[in-house]
Parts: sequence; C-alpha cells; structure tokens
Amino acid sequence: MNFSYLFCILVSLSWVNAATHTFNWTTGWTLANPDGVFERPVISCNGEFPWPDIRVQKGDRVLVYLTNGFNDTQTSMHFHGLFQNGNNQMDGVPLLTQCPIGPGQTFLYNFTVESNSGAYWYHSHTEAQYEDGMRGAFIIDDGENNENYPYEYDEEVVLSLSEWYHDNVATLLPQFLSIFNPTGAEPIPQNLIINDTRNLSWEVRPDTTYLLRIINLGGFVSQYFWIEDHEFDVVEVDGITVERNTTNMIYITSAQRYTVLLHTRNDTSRNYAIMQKFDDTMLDVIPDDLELNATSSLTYNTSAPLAEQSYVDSIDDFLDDFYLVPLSRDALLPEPDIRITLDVAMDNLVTGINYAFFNNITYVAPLVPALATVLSAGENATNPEIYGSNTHSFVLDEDDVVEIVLNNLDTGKHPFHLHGHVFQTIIRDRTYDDAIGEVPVPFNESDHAEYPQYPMLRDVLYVNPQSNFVIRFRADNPGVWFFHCHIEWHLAQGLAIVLVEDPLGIQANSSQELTASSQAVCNAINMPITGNAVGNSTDFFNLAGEPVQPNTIPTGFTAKGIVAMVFSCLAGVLGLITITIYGLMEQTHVEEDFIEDMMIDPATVLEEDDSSNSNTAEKSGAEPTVREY
Ligand SMILES: *[C@@H]1O[C@H](CO)[C@@H](O)[C@H](O)[C@H]1NC(C)=O
Ligand SMILES: *[C@@H]1O[C@H](CO)[C@@H](O)[C@H](O)[C@H]1NC(C)=O
Ligand SMILES: *[C@@H]1O[C@H](CO)[C@@H](O)[C@H](O)[C@H]1NC(C)=O
Ligand SMILES: *[C@@H]1O[C@H](CO)[C@@H](O)[C@H](O)[C@H]1NC(C)=O
Ligand SMILES: *[C@@H]1O[C@H](CO)[C@@H](O)[C@H](O)[C@H]1NC(C)=O
Ligand SMILES: *[C@@H]1O[C@H](CO)[C@@H](O)[C@H](O)[C@H]1NC(C)=O
Ligand SMILES: *[C@@H]1O[C@H](CO)[C@@H](O)[C@H](O)[C@H]1NC(C)=O
Ligand SMILES: *[C@@H]1O[C@H](CO)[C@@H](O)[C@H](O)[C@H]1NC(C)=O
Ligand SMILES: *[C@@H]1O[C@H](CO)[C@@H](O)[C@H](O)[C@H]1NC(C)=O
Ligand SMILES: *[C@@H]1O[C@H](CO)[C@@H](O)[C@H](O)[C@H]1NC(C)=O
Ligand SMILES: *[C@@H]1O[C@H](CO)[C@@H](O)[C@H](O)[C@H]1NC(C)=O
Ligand SMILES: *[C@@H]1O[C@H](CO)[C@@H](O)[C@H](O)[C@H]1NC(C)=O
Ligand SMILES: [Cu+2]
Repeated sequence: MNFSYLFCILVSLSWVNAATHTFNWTTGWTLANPDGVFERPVISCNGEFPWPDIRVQKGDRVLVYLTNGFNDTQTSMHFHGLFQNGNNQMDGVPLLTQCPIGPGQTFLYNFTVESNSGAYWYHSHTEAQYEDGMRGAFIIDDGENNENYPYEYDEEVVLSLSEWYHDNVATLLPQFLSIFNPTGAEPIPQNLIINDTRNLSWEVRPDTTYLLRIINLGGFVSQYFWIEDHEFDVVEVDGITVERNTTNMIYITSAQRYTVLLHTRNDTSRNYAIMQKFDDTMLDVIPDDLELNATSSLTYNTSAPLAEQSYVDSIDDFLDDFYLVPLSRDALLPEPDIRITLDVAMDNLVTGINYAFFNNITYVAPLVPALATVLSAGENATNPEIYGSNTHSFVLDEDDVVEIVLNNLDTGKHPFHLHGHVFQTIIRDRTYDDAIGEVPVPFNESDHAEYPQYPMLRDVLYVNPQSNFVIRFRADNPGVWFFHCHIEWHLAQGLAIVLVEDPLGIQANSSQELTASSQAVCNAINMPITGNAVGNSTDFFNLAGEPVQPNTIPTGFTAKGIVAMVFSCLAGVLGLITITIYGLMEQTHVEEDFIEDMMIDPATVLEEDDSSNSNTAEKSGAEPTVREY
C-alpha cells in the first residue's frame, strides 16, 4: 500500500470520526393509533409519526433545524442528558436557554456531542408537547460501531416505553390545571405503549447477546419492566456505564434509561412475555378498564403462539439503582460549598388550582430567557435577584460542590431531573407512611445512612413518598440549568428551580454568545435579549411587572373551603347535566378522598408570607463553610 493512499484513508477516517448529522424537521399534526384502539392527532415530524431516532458517534456534530409548523403554539427541543458544555443555548428550555420558537420560525440546534455516550433522548420542552408524541431516542456510540463500549454484545436494539393518552395535551392540561381539579389529580393514561405500539413481537435469534436500550419516553408514570424467564445484566444507566448487575426486573421512571445485556436462550420452541406494568401507586384512580399490565413477545419462533402475560409473585424485587456502581468509580464528592434544601409540596393557591412548590415557590418563567439575562448583566449576573423572584433561581460559583437535599412532603413519587449534569446519588430514603410514625421524614444530617464510597451517577432520580434524597455534583459546566420534576403535569404545576451556574464563566466564553438563529427566534416574537427577568437593562434590580405566582389562600378561607366550594358548585352542575371530568368521575368516594388529601399536611397550606421568596442568603458574620439556602 502506498503511503499517500494510507494518508488519504487516515484523513477520511478522521472525517468519519467527526461527522456532521443534519436534521431538517418541521412540526405538525397527523393521525396515529399507537395503542391500536383509538386514532388521535399526534405531533408529527415532517408529516410522519413517530419521530425518528438519532444515532451519532461521540465527537460528532449535530445540526437540528427545528421549524415550528404549528399555527398557534410555540415549541422547542431539549436533548435530554446531554451536557451541552459551553453551549447552554442548545439545551432547549424556553425562557431559560432560548426564546420559544414561534409559529413559522426555525431554530438551529448546533452542537457537538463531546462528553456523553450511551442512551439519551430528545423531546419538546414546551407545555407537555412530548406527551402528544414529540420525542425520540438519541443514541451515542462510543467510537465507530460503539467499539469503545466496555461490554461485548452481538446486536443492539432500542426499546422505548411510554404511557399513552387518547386525549391531546390541549384538552388534558386545562382540565388538569383547573379549579375543578383542586387536588391536582393527574390525567389517567389509557395504555402503556412500547416502541409506539402495543403487542410488539421482537424476533430474536437464539444464543445471542443483545444490548437492549430501554428508554422511558413517557411524561408521567413509572413502569416495571421484566421478561419472562430471562435475567439480564444492567450495564448502563442514564448514559453512565456501570458494573454489571444481574436482575430480572427494573423500575424505570419518566426520562430514565436502562441499557441491559440480554442473552437469549438456545431453545427456540416457544416465545416469552416482555412485560410492562404501571406503577399504579402513581394513579389517583384506577379505572376498571385500565390494563395495568402490558404484554409483548420475545419471539424465538414465529410459528409458535406469541407470548401470553407473565406473572410475578412480587413487584418489589426490582433492581435498586441506588446500589449500582459506575465503572468510572468516581469517589464521593467532598462536603459541599453550597447546600440547597428543597421541600416539595402540592397545594392550592387562591385561583383554586393545585400547584407544586419547592419551598412554597411555584416556578413562573421570566419574560426574558435567563441566559440572555446572564449575558447582558455584567457583574450583576452573580446576583440571583435579577433572574426574578418567582423563577426560584440560585447562583452557583465556578467549581462549587453543590448538594441538593430534597424533602418530599408529598405522598407521591417524583422523578427529578437536572439539566447539564449527572449527579451523585448520596441518599435515597425509603417510603414513609403514617403507620411508621410521624410523616413526612426530612433528611436528617446528624442521622442518616452511610454515604456510598462510589455513588451512582445519573440524571433522573426519584424520591419516595414523604421521604428524601440527597445528591451532589460539581458546578463545572457554566450555564443556566433547570432542575425539575420530569412528570410533565408537575412541571406544568411549577415544580422547578433554576441553577445559574458560574454566570461569569458563561460570559467569558464566546461560544455561549447567542447565535444568529437564537436572536432571530427572539426577534420574531418581539422578546428582548437583554436585561433582567422583565427585560430591564437600565436597572437590573427593577423587576416591576415581573410575573409572579397567584396569591396564597387568604387566612380564614382555607384550601379545604375552596374544595368544599368547588364541590357544592360541581354537585349543582352535576345535578343538571352529566359532564365528564377525568379523575373525578370514576372515584366513588370523591369528596372524602379530597378532604383526606387536603388534611394530610395542613402545614403546607400556604400563608401570606413572602419572606421565603428570597434566595439571597446573606452570609452572616464569620464565613460559614457551607452556604445554606
Ligand atoms: C429544510 O426543509 C425545508 C422544506 O423542505 C427547506 O425549505 C429548507 O431549505 C431546508 N433547510 C435546510 C437547512 O436544509
Ligand atoms: C393489542 O391487542 C389488543 C387486544 O388485546 C388490541 O385491542 C389492540 O388493537 C392491539 N394493539 C396493537 C397496536 O396491535
Ligand atoms: C391551526 O391548526 C389547527 C390544527 O392543525 C387547525 O385545526 C386550525 O384550523 C388551524 N388554525 C388556523 C387559524 O389555521
Ligand atoms: C455550528 O456551530 C459551529 C461552531 O460554533 C460553527 O462553526 C458552524 O458554522 C455552525 N453551523 C451552522 C450551520 O451555523
Ligand atoms: C424499536 O424501535 C426502534 C426504532 O425506534 C427500532 O430500531 C427497534 O428495532 C425497535 N425494537 C424492537 C424490539 O422492535
Ligand atoms: C447454546 O448453544 C451453544 C452452541 O450452539 C453452546 O455453546 C452453549 O453452551 C449453549 N448454551 C446453553 C445454555 O445450553
Ligand atoms: C416452532 O413452533 C412450532 C409450532 O409450535 C413448532 O412446530 C416448531 O417445532 C418450533 N420450532 C422450533 C425450532 O422449535
Ligand atoms: C398484573 O401483574 C401482576 C404481577 O404479575 C399480577 O399480580 C396481577 O394479577 C396482574 N393483573 C392482571 C389484571 O393481570
Ligand atoms: C447489584 O445490586 C444490588 C442491589 O440491587 C446491590 O446490593 C449490589 O451491590 C449490586 N452489585 C453491583 C456489582 O453493582
Ligand atoms: C412554607 O410556608 C409555611 C407556612 O407559611 C412555613 O411554615 C414554612 O416554613 C415555609 N417553608 C419554607 C421552606 O419556606
Ligand atoms: C450592576 O448594578 C449596579 C447597581 O444597580 C449598577 O450600578 C451597575 O452599573 C450594574 N452593572 C452593570 C454591568 O450593569
Ligand atoms: C427600568 O428601570 C428604570 C430604573 O428603575 C426605570 O426608570 C424604567 O422605567 C424601567 N424600564 C422598564 C421598561 O420597566
Ligand atoms: Cu413530580
């Protein structure tokens, strides 16, 4: 072989290694029937449904031209789990990292996949749009054909899981955020789907090792997943490769990913069930006709009958992800520089609608993307006030070790997601209920389980009912990052905070400057790209006119009162005419349940006290070792 020929090959190889993948996508509507029982409008990509999977190689550049083809709603695209280092404006969160994309407008998402590999996904970050189908898998190979992957396998297969509704978000969301739904009962899905269908038959070869990438693209319920008479080895979680752990069941919340090695049997005489099961504890009501278990087929033999439902004795024997060990064996981060303690609660405000709160604050978006505020505020970017009081923003210093202590005062489970990072999972406490004693149980710094030596790293972690978790990460990725519940309904209820990480570091990096496309999308909807949360660039501390949450319920007129009022009205209405409000109608003891719900933690009934609305913790006297918020 001649030398220049070899040189040519090498050059073209390096080109191959840093390929650019261009996607030109326009949103729209089409009809689809994923669960096989009901055709409904879904969000399409260039007229098609489902949205395509993206597969790239680590180091590649991705260009997504996303055109808003809707005539009346805005849109956006988030690439879940990607760090977007030095590239915060590609994170796709409207009013934090970009302006919402208005009808007819195109936003260019332009980034290289620098430091992530494994199973990810993408979805709209606008108003629960991904529950209408605007989502897909995003797989990143480590090396050509994933050759650097630390585990051997024969074939790779993606398997997406989700819940499915027959109604559109445009119908569900206003019903959910309504005075007629004072307890915040989430819409009940009609089915579980797999790969955007049901009754899937996955034809496998015997004696073969599959790298199975299981991705929950759903926006609400967690699912149990198992395969009849088959064990599998979990090897990657949320893009983090881990020490092999053998199990026969996983529990996967909205937005989580589990990659497992499945070795098929030699005997091809029959087929085996692939099972998905609702975590029905997350459903406020369980309609009689809701199929809680969905059966698909691991098909060895197409002449034999497809698999029938498989049963397990206990649903509690799933793999506990908390005990997984990343292959990287990163040591536990040291004591934090900053600790943010967040109490989660759900409650009503004076509108009668049920909201979700971190420390009594329900997230309300600013009028100007927070990233634009960072970029235009100069030295004042380090002051959390300029991002607005109701965005619940915290400023992190460069390389801070950040600890988030999350106390769940609510009786539900919540999967929390941090943008821009994976975090170490230090504590996840068990479920608490009244039978055990006083509830809820917040994290107790002087009495807790031992921290793991090599904590698990991931980007979505659930907290148990009335329980707590503790996570840590290092603030080494300058950007404005959202931390929120990944249940879309709860995000719509305001369960989010904003972390403004190393704002001066953002300003110092020219690649963070708003691209022409970013600016054009702002201009198209007349949104300012400078100034504080209300777009004031004359005085960054003048927040006059900032959007804030509704008032708390006045003293003497309790949440219970509102519930009672709604019910007397509702009873009147029901006497005259039959209306169907999901979640209310199926319940037999509606009123009792609601009152009971309301009484669970009367302490969370909000009072007119806004003193907690300031995140500017003053450092008192002697420099504390940990900045507590
Ligand atoms: C994307 O597709 C549209 C419609 O086909 C076309 O007008 C536009 O030029 C394309 N944009 C790019 C960047 O390819
Ligand atoms: C799955 O099977 C059910 C019957 O059990 C059927 O009603 C439904 O249409 C099927 N769905 C698909 C997508 O095949
Ligand atoms: C906007 O699009 C929706 C859904 O495709 C359609 O029903 C509606 O008529 C459109 N409205 C206008 C003003 O074009
Ligand atoms: C994408 O970003 C890179 C790096 O900033 C830039 O060089 C390139 O021109 C951009 N691509 C497009 C199509 O704008
Ligand atoms: C699931 O769908 C993906 C495309 O999204 C496809 O690549 C994969 O093979 C499907 N998996 C199975 C088991 O059919
Ligand atoms: C399956 O068959 C292969 C050869 O075809 C053999 O090497 C292997 O041991 C068999 N596995 C089992 C579990 O019997
Ligand atoms: C596949 O199933 C059919 C029908 O049950 C059976 O006759 C056949 O022997 C099976 N094939 C193998 C390879 O086990
Ligand atoms: C659903 O699966 C669980 C666990 O296997 C089982 O106990 C339950 O009976 C199943 N429900 C139905 C309706 O099949
Ligand atoms: C596997 O998971 C179990 C708990 O589910 C845990 O006890 C064990 O330490 C884990 N082993 C490895 C190697 O991760
Ligand atoms: C939330 O409000 C309640 C009632 O005013 C108060 O007791 C509690 O301390 C507040 N919680 C936080 C974290 O600010
Ligand atoms: C920061 O705020 C102070 C106080 O309002 C103001 O004097 C100063 O000019 C501001 N700096 C910038 C860069 O806007
Ligand atoms: C911005 O703040 C200045 C100084 O407080 C004030 O005079 C001005 O009216 C504000 N601008 C807007 C648009 O609110
Ligand atoms: Cu939640």
